[in-house]
Amino acid sequence: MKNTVHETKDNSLPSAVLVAVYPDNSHDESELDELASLLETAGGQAVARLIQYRPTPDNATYIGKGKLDELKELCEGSKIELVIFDCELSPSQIRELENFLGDVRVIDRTMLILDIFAGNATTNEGILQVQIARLKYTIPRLRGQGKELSRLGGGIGTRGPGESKLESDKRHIKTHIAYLEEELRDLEKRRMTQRKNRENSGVVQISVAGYTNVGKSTLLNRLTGANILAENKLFATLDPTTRKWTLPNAGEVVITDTVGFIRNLPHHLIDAFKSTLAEVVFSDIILVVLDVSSPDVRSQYDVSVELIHSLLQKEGVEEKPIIYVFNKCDKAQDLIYEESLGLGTKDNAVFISAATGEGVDSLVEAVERVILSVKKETKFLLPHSKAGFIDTLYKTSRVKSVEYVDNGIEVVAIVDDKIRGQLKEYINE
Ligand SMILES: Nc1nc2c(ncn2[C@@H]2O[C@H](COP(=O)(O)OP(=O)(O)OP(=O)(O)O)[C@@H](O)[C@H]2O)c(=O)[nH]1
Ligand SMILES: [Mg+2]
Repeated sequence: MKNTVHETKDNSLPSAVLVAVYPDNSHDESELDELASLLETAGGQAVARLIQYRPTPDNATYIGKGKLDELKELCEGSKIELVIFDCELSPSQIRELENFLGDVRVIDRTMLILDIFAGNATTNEGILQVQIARLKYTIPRLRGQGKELSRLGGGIGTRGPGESKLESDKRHIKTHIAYLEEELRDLEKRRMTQRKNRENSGVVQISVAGYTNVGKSTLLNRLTGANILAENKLFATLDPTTRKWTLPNAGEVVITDTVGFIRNLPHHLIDAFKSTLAEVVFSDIILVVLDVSSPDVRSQYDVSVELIHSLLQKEGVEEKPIIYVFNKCDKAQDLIYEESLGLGTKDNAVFISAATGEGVDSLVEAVERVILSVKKETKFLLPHSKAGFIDTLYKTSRVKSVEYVDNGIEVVAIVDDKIRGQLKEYINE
């Protein structure tokens, strides 16, 4: 038996037991550690863990009868308010479990993540995305019960309304979802227009993606002096932020911070956040950030690569240049560092610390290498009336020379295909 009741218990925070089922005892507890961090981010505390080893979860109550008795005892003994299962429970499992456990709220990992998202969304788009995901998740789980249905402290585990109104409430929620989706579509259109404008400007677009809490926002702040909230919490960033970043040789680019990934990201969230995640798909270069101080760097890598590939596939995009940014080198442990070395190749991986700035030069070089690999030195002859294009060239490319000649302005610059396309009538080679 593995019940770890932590000694430090803060009475002002809601207490929870974390529950998991593993097929055998070879499973490590990193997933439960992550669940504990999620709970902490949501404003709760894990005071105990209950793990059952069995080949498959129980259909009715997820854990078996004996474990269930143990859980009940634990809840009563330690004044537990919340039990969190590290999985997605079916509506009937939640019902069975709550009926058995009495005055304890039962939620699953998805519900916990949805709650965190609800607390962290700040823009209209983010708020709508989360509302839709939560409502869709809630509908099948709505049930009538005489229980007090207020939110638990810290906002974890909301429950629906009472039985008598159940069916009409479900209908009402569906209408509400349709309304929210309509509003979200308007905002998505706006985001698409902004993206198109950026694309048409010919400026290279870079996105920063990766597992939650690996240091994406810290990196963007380091590179651009942006002032994005970066903190030791999961899903601190939900809304993409775009900033200009000026590179020494390749000129000005734009770089966008994005919502973090997590293993088994609830599909309601992927659907709801698809326009936000599209920032990754439509960028020219993707920086995938990983945390080399975490023993989970391998699974961070797997989750990130898989999610990015499925996003690209969904949009029919074949391939994108990716640079793997192994971050937090300042506190990396040797073994994990070694393992990370095996994940990238020499050409597409850099090791940095966004916190101290160490290695950031190598990232700049790697990004420039990708940009300049698709850029070519090109000579333009611009008519005097089109002198404004020189400004575009300075912003997006490295301008090598500008010479005023009789029939116009001769500019030699290192430009990519986009700019060459835009200015093709002035190419003079
Ligand atoms: N030691 C160390 N800590 C870092 C480094 N980069 C980021 N951190 C810390 O890691 C935590 C998470 O950083 P964020 O930049 O918020 O991470 P994120 O990937 O944007 O996280 P989400 O937006 O929540 O997905 C913060 O406490 C940072 O101070 C680093 O290079 N070294
Ligand atoms: Mg962030």
